[in-house]
Amino acid sequence: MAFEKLWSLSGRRRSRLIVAIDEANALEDVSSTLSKVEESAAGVKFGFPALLTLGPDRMRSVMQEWKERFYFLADYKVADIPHICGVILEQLKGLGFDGATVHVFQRGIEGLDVFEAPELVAVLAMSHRSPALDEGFEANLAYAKAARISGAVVGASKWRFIESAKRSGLVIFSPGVGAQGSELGSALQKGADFEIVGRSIILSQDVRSAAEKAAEAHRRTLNL
Ligand code: O7M
Repeated sequence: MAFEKLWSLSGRRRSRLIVAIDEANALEDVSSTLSKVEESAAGVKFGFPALLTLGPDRMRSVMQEWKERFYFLADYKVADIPHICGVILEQLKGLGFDGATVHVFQRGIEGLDVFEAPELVAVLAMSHRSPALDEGFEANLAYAKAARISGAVVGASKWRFIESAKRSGLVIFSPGVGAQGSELGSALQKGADFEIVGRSIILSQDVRSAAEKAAEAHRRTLNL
């Protein structure tokens, strides 16, 4: 089953929350940050800020230490020629990531020749104004399905796209909640499976209770 580890942690914690850790302070003491969101989040997303702050060695050891407790999603929105996509994805798997975001508009993902890659999540619609991606949404969705990708990123405010990706049976990850303006739980209500939340939790004075508040909102929305 796709995203088995994520669903298992999600069930155990009654949580549909993935916390994006991008802020310098939260990354400097990343173990403390992880311990504050441990009871509320099923996953953690690391992107370039985390890699450039922690470096690959520290990132690997952090994920090794916490791998039973979080699903780790690599967010590098990989979009290169198939060979380089494959090289990057193998390296991300080697660092300990469970899943990884990729773009699909460039095509070629179906031809990846990788020994071991993280589970792929296609960036189909972003949370900001991104007309070029939005215009290609249906074609990119059909392509992602044909390439056997099981997950999709769809911005929380793009309800029509969430509904469409949902009908295609993809597991949907929605960012854009909190700091970018969408309400907690609003994407879940439209059919998203997980909400990716960063600053409204990570920059809060009390990270632990902000994360718990988000998880509680999700539990109420979905009757978890
Ligand atoms: O809650 P925020 O706005 O502080 O953080 C949102 C996170 O989601 C941040 O890490 C972004 O890189 C990410 N994100 C978006 O905000 N919009 C998108 O369309 C896609 C992503 C993303 O996570 O892609 C996987």
